[in-house]
Order: sequence, then C-alpha cells, then structure tokens
Amino acid sequence: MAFFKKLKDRLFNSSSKLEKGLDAIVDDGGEVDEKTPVIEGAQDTVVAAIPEVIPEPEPEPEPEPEPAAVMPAPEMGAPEPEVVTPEPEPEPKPVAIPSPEPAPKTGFLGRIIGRAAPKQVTRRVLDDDMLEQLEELLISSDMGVDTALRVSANMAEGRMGRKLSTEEIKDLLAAEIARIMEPVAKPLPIYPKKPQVVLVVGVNGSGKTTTIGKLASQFKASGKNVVIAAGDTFRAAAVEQLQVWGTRAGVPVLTAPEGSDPASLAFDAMAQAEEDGADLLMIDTAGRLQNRADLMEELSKIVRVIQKKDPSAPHNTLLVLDATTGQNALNQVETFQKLADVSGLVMTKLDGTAKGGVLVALADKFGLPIHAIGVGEQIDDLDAFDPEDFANALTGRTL
Ligand SMILES: Nc1nc2c(ncn2[C@@H]2O[C@H](COP(=O)(O)OP(=O)(O)OP(=O)(O)O)[C@@H](O)[C@H]2O)c(=O)[nH]1
Ligand SMILES: [Mg+2]
Repeated sequence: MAFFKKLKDRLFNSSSKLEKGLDAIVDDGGEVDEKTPVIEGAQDTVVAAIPEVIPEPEPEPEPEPEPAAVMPAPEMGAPEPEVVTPEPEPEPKPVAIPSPEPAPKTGFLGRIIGRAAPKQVTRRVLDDDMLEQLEELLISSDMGVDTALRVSANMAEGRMGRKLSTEEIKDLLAAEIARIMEPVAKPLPIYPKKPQVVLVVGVNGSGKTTTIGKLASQFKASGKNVVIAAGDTFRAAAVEQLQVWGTRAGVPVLTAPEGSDPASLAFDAMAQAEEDGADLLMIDTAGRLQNRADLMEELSKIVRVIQKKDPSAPHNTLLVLDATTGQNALNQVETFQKLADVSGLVMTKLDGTAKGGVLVALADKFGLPIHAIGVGEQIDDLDAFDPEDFANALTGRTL
C-alpha cells in the first residue's frame, strides 16, 4: 500500500471529522452552483488567489517497497543542534492545482454536445459567519485556539466574499497546515559520536517502549549497532515488555532489577554500550505524570549521571506524546522541556483518533522537530513525518 494511502486510512477519524464539519459549514447557507463544473469552478474562484505553498499532488503511487519509515538523517559532524538541518527541501512549485482534466462526458446532453454535464457543487460565500464556523471546527479538531485562528485567518486572507466549495477549502487548509509543518519535519539526526545516547521520555502509556522497539528495529535495519537500556525499573513487567521488543527488533536489552535506581542502570548501560562499540544507546524511562515531582526529579538525575560519562549526552531527548490526549500534549511539552532538554517529538496513536490536529498546534507553538509518527501497534507502524502527506490525510483531501 502506498505510504500516503496508509496514512490517510489510519488518520480516518481525524479527516472524517474535519470533512463532515466542512460539508456542514458549506451546506449551511451555501448554494448549489450548477453553472460551473467542479474543476472549472475551482479554478475560477481559487487558483488566482492560491498561495504559493499549495503542494503538488503526489505523483503516481511510488513503487513498492514503502519508504523505510524513519530513515536516519545523514551523519552529522558534531552533535550541535544547528548542524542537524536536513538537506534543503526543493522549493514547492508555485501553483500545483492540476490543470483541469478533460471532464468526463457524462449524461445524455453531455454526450450530444460533447462537453461535460455540469456537476452540482455547493459553494458558500466566505463571510464572517463562515469564518467563525471554520475557526470552531479547527478548534474542535484539537488544533488549539491560537493556531486555529491563525490558520483560518490565513485561509481567508484575500478571499472574503468569494464562493468556496468544501474541496476548495480543503485545498487551502491542507496548504496552510503543510506550511506550518514543513519546518518541523526532521528525522532523528545521527551523529558520529559513539554511542549516541537517545533518552526517551513521556507520561504513562504514551508509547515510549513501543516507539523504542520500532525505532531500534529501523536503525538496526539501516545497519546501526543498537543497544536498549530498560530504564523503567519502576513498573512491574516493564522490563519484560522491553525484552519482547528487543527480541522483535533483534537488539540487546540491558536490564536492572525492579525498583533499582534507573540512573545507575543508565550509567552502567553507557559503559556497556561504549565497550560494545554500539552506535546507538536508547534509554527507556518510566512513564511520569507531570504532577509526580519525585519521578520528575528522577529524570533529572538520569541526565546528570549520563553526563558524568559523556558531557554531551544525551544527544537526543525524545518526548513521546499520545495523540489521543489532544490539547494536553501541549502541557506535556512545556513540563518536560523544563526538566530535560527535549530535542524532538514522536507522536503516537495517530491511528484511530480524531485529535490529529494537535500536531499542528504543537508545530505552531513549539517548533520542535517531529521525528516520527506512530500509526499502529506493530513494529513497522512508525513512519517518518511528511508534512504534505499529513496535511492531505488530516484534511481528507483526495488527490
Ligand atoms: N494504536 C496505537 N497504539 C500504540 C501506538 N504506540 C503505542 N501504542 C500502544 O499504547 C500502549 C502503551 O504503549 P507503551 O509503549 O507501553 O507506552 P509507555 O509510554 O512505554 O508506557 P509506560 O511505560 O507505562 O509509561 C500499548 O498498548 C501500545 O501497543 C500507536 O502508534 N498506535
Ligand atoms: Mg514503557
């Protein structure tokens, strides 16, 4: 299955919510526009004003295999944040709305006169009322108030008084979302430093352990020598869970007895990984709620102890967020940023939630790199974050 199709299917709950909402908004006070076929109408009313960021539609489905999910970025010279910028993206094409396809010759009249019979499209004049409804819809899709207002305002700019169809609004919305997400779509940077220490943090149940298993599997497949440390010594069965993932991914898991100090395990794991010449050491940690000061302090201690071995470690601190928590993800970023130098995000459980819009709010508010997204519970259900695919899937845009 092509990557975009998979993402679109998995993001169905978010996109169908937005789609239904947009249909309802346009139907409310909109009029059936019988004079113009869909595509010509879209051109008349939108293309002239389409911002240059409208993404080009996906080319023909790429040949299998699917793109490896979270391919590491090219090796970097030093673990400095400013050097991790990936290759510059090619400039988006100015206007990528496809030129109108020759319309299908449908209907008796259409066949006689050799032109397309006009399709019925409902369009609504963009006014203050409609704008307000759009804002509300975006807020309800977990985009957050500030981001929803900004996105709606940008979509409306220069278009007040124009008639818009649902499809045209989707195009504008997708372009706006892709524009916000573009700067944060960055794979996990890989440094020459051995071992590169990746500390994985997040609240209970956000998907840390699962994400480590998925990432370890991908890095292993790309030829990296990976070691995992089971730094969650707090929860019973956490070690076993990580060992299962280690077996699936084919990487060793370093463990310590339940209840022991995770900081000392992290220290020992650093020594072991150095000795083994591992490229990557991924440290799992116990889930910690923002209000548990003791657990939060424990996290700071892990960082301090790691730094005794290598002052530049951890080289990445990944905050794993659960998309189903919606707006709470924003608070989690703020809290974890105070405790640890969060270097990037992984958003899990984007499958099956209607709250995918929170990712837009996160990108807009924090600008932290989004390294990967979790779209299921299986080992290969971790994808690199692609802003255009995400924007199209979230808005339910048909390409
Ligand atoms: N649908 C779906 N489920 C996921 C995803 N990622 C993780 N899960 C599930 O979420 C649940 C919690 O995942 P864990 O990896 O144990 O989460 P954790 O953050 O390690 O949890 P604690 O160690 O208890 O804090 C498990 O049932 C996973 O299968 C995802 O992308 N999609
Ligand atoms: Mg865990």
